[in-house]
Amino acid sequence: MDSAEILRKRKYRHSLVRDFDSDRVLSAFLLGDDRPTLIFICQNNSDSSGTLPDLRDLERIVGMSLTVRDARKVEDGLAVVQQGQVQRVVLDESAFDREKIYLRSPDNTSALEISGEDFKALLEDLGFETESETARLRIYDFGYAAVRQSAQNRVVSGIQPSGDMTLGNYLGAVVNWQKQVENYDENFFFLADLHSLTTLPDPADLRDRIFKTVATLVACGLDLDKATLFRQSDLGGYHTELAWIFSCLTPEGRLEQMTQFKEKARKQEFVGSGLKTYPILMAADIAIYQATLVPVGEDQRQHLELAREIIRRFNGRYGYTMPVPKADMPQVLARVMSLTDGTSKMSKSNPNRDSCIYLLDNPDDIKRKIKRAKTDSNRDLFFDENRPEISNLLGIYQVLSGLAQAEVVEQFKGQGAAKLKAQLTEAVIEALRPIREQYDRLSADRDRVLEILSQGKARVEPIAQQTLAAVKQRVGL
Ligand code: AQP
Repeated sequence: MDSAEILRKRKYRHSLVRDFDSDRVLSAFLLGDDRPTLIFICQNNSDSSGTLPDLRDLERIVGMSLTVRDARKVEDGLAVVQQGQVQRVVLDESAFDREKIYLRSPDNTSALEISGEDFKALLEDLGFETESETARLRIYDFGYAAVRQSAQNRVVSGIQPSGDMTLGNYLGAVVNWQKQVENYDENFFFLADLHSLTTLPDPADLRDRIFKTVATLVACGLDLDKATLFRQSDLGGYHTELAWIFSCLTPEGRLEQMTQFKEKARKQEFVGSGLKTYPILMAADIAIYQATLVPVGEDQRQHLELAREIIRRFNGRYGYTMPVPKADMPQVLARVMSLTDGTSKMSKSNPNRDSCIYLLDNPDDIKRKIKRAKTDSNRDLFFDENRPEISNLLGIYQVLSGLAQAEVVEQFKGQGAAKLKAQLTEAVIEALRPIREQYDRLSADRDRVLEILSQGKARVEPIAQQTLAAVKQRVGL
């Protein structure tokens, strides 16, 4: 792919020019590659062209400057802070006000002309992270942007094999995963088996659950042509090494603040330090694959915020190395609550099996659990935070039926909880039927499940390898 193709594909207006003053215009090289790389040329940096071949080679990109020493000397909208190779570029926002910016061909004989406005959009589109240190200065770290395999969104999310998957996991996470698979090219989902050790499960149980969780995920209908499924411990070295590096950047006090830690620690007899450092491993799970988007349920919001903080801190200290990912939460019902207590979330590790609907529950179980679900005596049904149980059942019905909130309220006006429960039972049975049927087929084919995991590992390992190599180089290892 050459520069013109990159611009064409991304729908930026441009034209080819042969006559331009390469010494006077603000210009850059856009390297044609499957990893678009943009390199600025600055007037007083006439050697940059000589470094181009080297910039394609990650191993040779070294020595990031931590501070922008020349920020005050930004001339003509552009300065390159150089240490070894061309690395950090400081761009005054005024550069984008220019009518034209030129992307030169490496031999300097022609250029692609693009507007300043489109150019700004292109930088973001290509995934070059920006930081604003002052209102006017933008900083681009181009060297490491080159390690990104793709300028597309990369979706990464995980699930622990800590119990049978629940309707909460399904509506809070998996349904969103399926949506992302339709929208994005790169979707990595993993089985967070290292995380599940925080509750010290019985080894034989854990082995069983790992298999069962993968088979359930596939049975949910994840399109494996578009999604990659793998197991965290198959790439454990990358995840844990990065987690260690991240842990050195994470203030201890932040971990203490995590609600999930406090809740789980209260319930566990033995609290290992892994339970506390869990969010650091989660940050590494995400960053090691250069994720840009993380679909999770509401219960993971706080952890994801911490992951973003850690990644930001790493990038800030050592130079841009990985994107700061965004959370993607369901718009409706981001937190499915327990059937027996509307104030705590439906959780697969809850020993009270009546508190959850499991994805593999049979119709009789579903009927019984919903019938017994806690409600109140008010026959008027409406969403109300003071009525968490009713709101939860209405919410589940809303998501499964695809109706708007007002339509659901209208449907059950004055009908009482029994009517809602009957309709909800039907909706849940219907939603879960195909999953259960597909699971039964898959569970007989153990080899297929193992094959899915080994293909997943092969797909993601080069990315983990590359990120870890970059991280180690950055921190001085
Ligand atoms: N009740 C829930 N409502 C909405 N989303 C939920 N998720 C979990 N429970 C709910 C989402 O499911 C994904 C996978 O979760 P996890 O396995 O990583 O761990 P978790 O969040 O701690 O889920 P559980 O089921 O409660 O597991 P245990 O009992 O082991 O702690 C996540 O995206 C989560 O948001």
